[in-house]
Amino acid sequence: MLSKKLEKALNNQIQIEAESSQVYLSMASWAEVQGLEGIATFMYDQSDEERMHMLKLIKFVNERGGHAKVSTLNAPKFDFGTFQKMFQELLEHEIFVSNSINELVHITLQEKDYATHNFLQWYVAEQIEEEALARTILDKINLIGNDKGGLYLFDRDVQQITANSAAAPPSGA
Ligand code: OFO
Repeated sequence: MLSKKLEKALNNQIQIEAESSQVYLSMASWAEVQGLEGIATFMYDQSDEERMHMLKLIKFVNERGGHAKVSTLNAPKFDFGTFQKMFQELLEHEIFVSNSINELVHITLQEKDYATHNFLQWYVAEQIEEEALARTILDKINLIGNDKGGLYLFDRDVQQITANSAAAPPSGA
């Protein structure tokens, strides 16, 4: 059975995952309108992943005798300026999510809830992967600078990342 404190913290994380999904959905829409097909595909995929993170939490909370809450969400930005800035925001957002997961893990230890502690390790690992991916993408962006041909290749490359992750077996979903 979840403690009230942990239930509240997990419900907060449910909202964060849902908002992450909305942020990436808005990024996907922005990229699509700019004609950046590969980037848009990548962001749609990220958005779906965040929804999956949210659902996994909802099911866990309910399974452990809590009641998962579906909350009103803050609207994401509509305009992201440049794709470089957008990917920088993606990294910053993932760092924010990692901090929030760390805080949750900390609470499980305070509450001596080792089942939830164990469950959250999947998120800890997922955050390491997502931050690393965002950093790899930013390195590529820095390499191409303002080169138009480079941007074309980058857009194709990013789409490839999505195709590869879709082909990979689900990571414990
Ligand atoms: Fe990458 O945010 Fe979910 O966990």
